[in-house]
Parts: sequence; C-alpha cells; structure tokens
Amino acid sequence: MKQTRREFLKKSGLAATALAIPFSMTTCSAGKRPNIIFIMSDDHAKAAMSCYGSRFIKTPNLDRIAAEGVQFTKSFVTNSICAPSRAVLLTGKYSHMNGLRDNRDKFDGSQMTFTKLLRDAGYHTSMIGKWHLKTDPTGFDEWRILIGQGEYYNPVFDENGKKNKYTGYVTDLITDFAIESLEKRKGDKPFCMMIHHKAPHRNWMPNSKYFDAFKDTEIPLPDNYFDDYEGRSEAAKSADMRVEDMYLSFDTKLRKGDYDKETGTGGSRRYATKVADDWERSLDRLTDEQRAAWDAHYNAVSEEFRKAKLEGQELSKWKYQRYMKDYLRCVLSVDESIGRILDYLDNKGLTDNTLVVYTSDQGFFLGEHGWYDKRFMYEESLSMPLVMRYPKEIPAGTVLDKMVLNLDFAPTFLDYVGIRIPEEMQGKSLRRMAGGGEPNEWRDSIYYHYYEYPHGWHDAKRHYGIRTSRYKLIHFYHDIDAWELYDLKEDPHEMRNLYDDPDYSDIVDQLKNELARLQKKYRDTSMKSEDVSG
Ligand code: SGN
Ligand code: CA
Repeated sequence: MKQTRREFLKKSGLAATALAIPFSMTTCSAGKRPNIIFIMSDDHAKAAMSCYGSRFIKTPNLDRIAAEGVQFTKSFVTNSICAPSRAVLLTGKYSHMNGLRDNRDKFDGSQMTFTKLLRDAGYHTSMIGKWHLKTDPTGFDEWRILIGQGEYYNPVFDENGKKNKYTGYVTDLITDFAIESLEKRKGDKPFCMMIHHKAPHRNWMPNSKYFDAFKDTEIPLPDNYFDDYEGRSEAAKSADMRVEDMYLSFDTKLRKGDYDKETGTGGSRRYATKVADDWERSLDRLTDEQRAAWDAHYNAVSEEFRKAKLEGQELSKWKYQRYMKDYLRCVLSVDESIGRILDYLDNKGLTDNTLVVYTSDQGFFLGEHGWYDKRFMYEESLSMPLVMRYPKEIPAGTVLDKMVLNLDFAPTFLDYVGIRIPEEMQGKSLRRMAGGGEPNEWRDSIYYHYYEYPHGWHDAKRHYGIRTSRYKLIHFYHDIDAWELYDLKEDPHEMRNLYDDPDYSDIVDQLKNELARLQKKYRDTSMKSEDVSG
C-alpha cells in the first residue's frame, strides 16, 4: 500500500520529532527496540541487482527490501576488499584506525564493536556465515562461521569453536542456520543477527538447481570490456584481474583434457602452476549426487568449448560469458535466501519491528575495463548495493542519493537501538535520512584508502583518494606516484584521466585541499608508512 511521505511521517509520529529531538531519543527508546538482521554477501555488484537497473538479472526478493524500504544509490566502501570492509563494519572506524588494512591482517577482537555495545544493552547477537577476520569472533552470543573463504559445497563451519562439516550448498546452509537460530529464540529479547554469505565470491560455483538459468542468454559485454587503459596511470595496466586472463580450469571450470594449455594468470602467478590440479582435486569434496549433476552440466560446457576452438578476443568473450553466467547463478541463490528470510519474518509477525539491511562487502567488476575482482577506487568496485527495510520508520519506496559509507553501519545500528554513538566511531547514522528526515549535516566528499600491494592477489597498486558528487581524485603510491582525475558526470565509466588537463587544474587544487582535510579529520597518515603488516 503506497502512502505519501507526509502521511507516513504523521502516522509514525516522526513529523513532530524529526526537527527538534535527537533521532535516537524518538520512537525506539520509548517503545520496543528493533531487531536487526544485517545480510551481507561477498562481492555482489550493484549491476547484478534488478532494483539498481541490472541488465542481467532479476532479483525480486532483494528488490522487495528496496520497495518496502529505502534504496541508497551511492553507497561506498572505504577500502574495497573483504576483511578490511568487515572490520570497518564492526568498528565504524577506517582501516588505519581499526588496524586491519588488508586481507593478511588479523582483527583485534578486543576493540570496541557495535555488536558488543548491543550485547551489553541486552541484545542477543549472532554471526552466521563468512567471517574472514582470522581471530575468533567477539561480541556474539552465538557464531557459526565459515573457515577463511569457506567452500561452496559441503562447507565446514566453526560453531562457537567447534568445527563441523555439512552436506549441502553454502548459501542454503547459511540460510537454514539463520532460520534455525531465529526459531530457537527465547522470550522477547531483541536480536541482532549478521548473515554473511560467501556467494558470489570467486570461483562462482552455483547450486545445481540454477545450472540452467541464463543457459540460452547472451550476457551483454560492457562497452569498455576491451579497455586499453590509455591515458591512465600504470596501475590500471599492471593490475592482474582481466577476465581474459582467467584460468580455463578454476574460473571457467573446464577439466584437464578439455584444452591443450591452461591460459591465464587469473590473479596470482604463483598459483598458475598448480591451479588445474588443485581444481580437479577440489571437486572431490562433492557428493556422488552433486558430482553427477555437476558433470552433466559442465561436460556439456566442455564439449561446446572443444568444438568452438576459440582464440584471442573470441576466447576472451567466451570467458566473459562463462564468468557472468556462474556469477549470476550464485546471485540467484542469494536472492532466494533473502526471500526465505523475509517470508520467515512475515510468518512470525516479526516484519514490523525488524530492521533488515542488505549490502555487499564491496562492489565488483563485471567485465568493466575488462576486469573481475575489486580493490580499485573506480565506481564498480567502490559502490555497493544498500537497501534497508524497517516498516515502522522507513517510508516504503524511499530512494536516497546522499553519499554513504560502510563506516556508517555501526553508528546507524546504535542509533536505531538508542545507544549513544561513541566518539571514536568515524561514520554517521543513516537513521534520520532513512526515516524521511533531512540529516543535520551530511558529507559532500568521501575518503578511500586501499593497501593490499605488493603482496596478495591481483596487483592493484596502493592508492587513496576522494570522491565528491561529481569528481574523483586518486593518488597511486608505493612504487609509483601517479594521480588520476575523473569527471563522473561527463565520464561515468572513468575512461578519461583529466589530471594533466590544464582546464581542470583549479578542480585538482580544490580536491587536493579537500583530500588533505579528510586525511586530517580521519587521522590517516598510513600512506607515509611501510608498516602494513607482513
Ligand atoms: C581470493 C581470490 C581472489 C580475491 C581474494 C580476496 N582468489 O584470494 O580473486 O581477490 O580472495 O577476496 S580465489 O582463488 O579464492 O578465487 S575477498 O573478497 O576475500 O577480499
Ligand atoms: Ca569480498
């Protein structure tokens, strides 16, 4: 049922309070505190979600959250890689402040997190799915986490310190465990549950029930798929994340006899020598039944590949189709999972008093610039889907284009519960704007810093930068000293680096000043040190 914003504000009592009283003192501290279900997938690009206008896929259940709540069109990550993103989510602090800058770092679980504060305030807190922070979770009553990246099929879960292997598909199991935990709830203690999917992380192994999806569909190639990186810094050229460099085995899922020679570097040259053998071996973990379904599907793919005898650009385009179809099939399972959770809430009468949030740990390239993976401050990797539903307070069908960050999650959840946001948190609560109010003051620039180089995967050089609603300025450093400037209005796909264009020198100066201001504000001097952990 559609209602106008004014009607909604009136009904929810927000119209009177929105201006005068701090938001955290309004509805919830007086009434029942909301439950929170925070769902995060791994590497889900906005371009693969239909409410963001996907050209590829329909995600009706994810779209339902947006339709019944708010959709953020400019939601960004502060450091586009998994573990750092998760540490920012928990602490509300930038990587240089929470100590976790790249995937090798261990999370210091003794520090303050929003779940600890919720737990202290009487919430039941749980964490289910991908954790990836190397140390055991703290601040949770219950945790059931994948080991490291986890496995798509028959994964092992670490359950409050005890390891158990389950038969089944990871996205379904995580959903089963979430529902099982909700079923076990006692009394009416409010809860905060974090459901973190592994999917659609590389190497995109779909559930067999979706093997036939997109079968006869040609996935459109992005216009800049064959990008030659002309005019940009060395960083784009030297990154090792091109779809055309994917492995025929691990990524496109061919078997050893299907090709004469493995192609690709696919992210780690060290790995290239053994990738085909590792991939063959990894299939051994499938049950006979799973393996039969797997082989039936991928043997047909192999046959098609052998017949086609592809090379050069044709081979690259074929890899793109293979990549995208498996990626999208993994997203279908995520969408199905969301549907199950939303249905559960409906059936148990929990919908009204539960804040449901869906996002990803960062964005992902779906062939733009010829790439997969993330890391760069370019739009596809910087942006994440973000939709939230809380019927008591968020007007259905709200769309917001203010620039928000994963830094804002922790303060937002505390605000909804009515807990004072600690000074040390560097983000801002989204509650007021999600509820239809004007935020007192909002940022008009965001700060970004990525560190995982030269170690790790994909060779994306270290960089930091600033994005405003119109421009983006990036500085690549470490073994390079190069700047890039983009006009996002004229050049949304970031193909023309304007840094050396004299017409933009004033803009560059302004952005550099603003960048310095943000680095000071957030107390980031980490670009000067070589001390990223080893
Ligand atoms: C793995 C992947 C990389 C990916 C990193 C980080 N290789 O190493 O492609 O960039 O994870 O991803 S794979 O062999 O597992 O496919 S992250 O989401 O955990 O940051
Ligand atoms: Ca990720």
